[in-house]
Amino acid sequence: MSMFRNALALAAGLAVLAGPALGAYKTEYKLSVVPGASSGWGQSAAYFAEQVKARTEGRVNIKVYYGAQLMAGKQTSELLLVRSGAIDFALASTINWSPQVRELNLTALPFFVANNPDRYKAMDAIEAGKSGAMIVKTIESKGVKFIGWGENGFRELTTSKGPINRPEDMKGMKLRVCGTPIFQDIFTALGSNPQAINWSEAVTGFQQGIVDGQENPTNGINIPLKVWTWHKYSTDWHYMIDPLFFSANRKIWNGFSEKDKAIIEDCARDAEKYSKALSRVGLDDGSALKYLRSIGKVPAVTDPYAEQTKNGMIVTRFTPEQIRVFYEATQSVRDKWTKNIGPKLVKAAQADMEAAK
Ligand code: X2X
Repeated sequence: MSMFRNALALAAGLAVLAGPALGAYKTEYKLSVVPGASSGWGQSAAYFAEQVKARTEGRVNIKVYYGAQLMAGKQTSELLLVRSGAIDFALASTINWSPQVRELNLTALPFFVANNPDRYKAMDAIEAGKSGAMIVKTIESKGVKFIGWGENGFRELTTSKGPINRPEDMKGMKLRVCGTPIFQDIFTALGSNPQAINWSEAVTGFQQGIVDGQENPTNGINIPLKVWTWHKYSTDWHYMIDPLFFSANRKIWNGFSEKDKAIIEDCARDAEKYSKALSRVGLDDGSALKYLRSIGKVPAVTDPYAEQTKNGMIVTRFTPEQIRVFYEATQSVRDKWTKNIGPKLVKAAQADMEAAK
């Protein structure tokens, strides 16, 4: 018994000695991303990790885990794992967290952002505006720390059949989507046949031809994936955008010194610029390429249309009139999902985009 008491006393003493260790740093922090290292998303995560390591002089050592490996492929479990502490950091997609955070469906409302004169300006206006602040607050209310934005990009449709010019052209097409409910509604409304498949299994699905197509951003995913291996057509309809964001487990975040928190937030601001530039290069007014040049990180592909065409793809670039037709064809989806997301947030986003015109 006394040995037991001694052991207790010893443990208590050690605990007192170890007091400051409450905020002791791990030797490695795990950061989760869903696609592979060559994706824009993967490169953005690597850039962030490098910057954090260098600027904290090695105190915060983040290792990036690609390919949804920390979630055994199940991309929609990421939030739960960041919340529980099984994952320390994530560069997450709004799409993968939206099953648990309904507000994150905002930028997945079909043609909601694309139906603006400058779609990138509209996206930036949401993030910088009142609606962006509302989204950040909601993410943080789920018990995780929001650190900063990134970007996967506007999602374009690639198919083995085509070209697609009108909603009728999609009739009956089997299209891979991720397991997030709004996608079922959008693709059903357009007359196609959506198939929910995790990204970790999607590429095998393309190889085996079990679907006729998929949708993902051109620079971020489709080009690094060499999507032309299976899909000859790209329909550039910009129907929704996939913003990414850096987040951390709340306890892990609270364990960092104020100085390191500020450094990590600074690194996220730079990673946002890099991530957006990778997503937008060759698709915007030239600002993305200028930025990439200024930091000495120009990627191999700076003209995505030329790259796709060189590889035998036929790219249909939608006119504003075509976008309008698809916008109207998906009105019922926006109506239903505006209710789910919350009309107040949707209105705030509309006002933010309007003010930026
Ligand atoms: O699953 C996808 O399509 C991907 C990789 O873009 C996401 O994680 C949303």
